[in-house]
Amino acid sequence: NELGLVAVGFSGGQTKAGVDAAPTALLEAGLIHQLQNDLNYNVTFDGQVHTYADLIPASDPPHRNMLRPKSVSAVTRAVSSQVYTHAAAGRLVLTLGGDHSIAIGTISGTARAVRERLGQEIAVVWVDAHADINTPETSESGNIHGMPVSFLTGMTRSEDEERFGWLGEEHLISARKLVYIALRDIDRGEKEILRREGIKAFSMHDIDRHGIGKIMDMALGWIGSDTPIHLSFDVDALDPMWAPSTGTPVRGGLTLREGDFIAECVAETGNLIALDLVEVNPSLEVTGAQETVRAGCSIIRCALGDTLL
Ligand code: DIR
Ligand code: MN
Ligand code: MN
Ligand code: MN
Repeated sequence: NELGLVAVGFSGGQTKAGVDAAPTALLEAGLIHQLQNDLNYNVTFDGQVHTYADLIPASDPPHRNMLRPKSVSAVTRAVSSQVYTHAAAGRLVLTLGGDHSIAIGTISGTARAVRERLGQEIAVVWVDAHADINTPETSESGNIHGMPVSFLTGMTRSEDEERFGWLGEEHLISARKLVYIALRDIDRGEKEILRREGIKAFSMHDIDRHGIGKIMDMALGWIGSDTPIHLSFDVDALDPMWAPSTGTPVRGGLTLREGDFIAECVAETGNLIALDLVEVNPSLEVTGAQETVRAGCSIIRCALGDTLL
């Protein structure tokens, strides 16, 4: 079992400091030991929490309503190539964020690798309180961590190489192969996009109605059994009771067991090719930081095949 690990200490997709410290916190909690000794992975890791300091421009003014567009573009471009390298070598890729803007890099990297290796499109399971599908124009915050899906589906395009113009067709995913789980805080413009594009989305309301077991059957049934899956897990999908240390907590979320169950179900498909764990911010709600880190490690172990029995 070959696993490639990428540690992305980046917070520029939103405005709260501290989310860049998450990879170190997750690693200090013993994550690599758990992957190697408990789950038997052969881990390829360069041993660095990347900050991409050399890629951050001195001046990065707002553009098209986006905050720090050049920084996020340059960092996600680098992440894309790191993830691509692992995926092209046939490794399952685990990326530790960082804020969720980094998914522009991770998902574009696996999409390209799978296209080249298998001639196939990937599916994406996006577990989050938020849909992160704002365009620069619909965003109320200007934070790019609320926009990655609009870039990845080709809904937002750019000619400007330094502001996401590097994204090519090979990096993009199909909105038909995207499934959301645990949504509960969607902006007005995002609702319109989800409806217009007919995107498959399971909200907390749907989970309350049907139970998480049925929801996972429906979500994975929508994707089908022959498609490589990239799981992008925002820790704020969990209720703040289990994951308080995150930038935009929203009450009424998943229990830790429901989060683990989602990850286990994706693992059971045998089709997982990449996992992102993002938005852990150990400097927020410091009393709950270790609990949030533990929750993150638990999600990762479950997605990577740890079983209860
Ligand atoms: C909000 C919040 N929809 C935005 N998004 C967050 O800024 O676009 N995503 N927090 O995780
Ligand atoms: Mn998110
Ligand atoms: Mn979120
Ligand atoms: Mn909101």
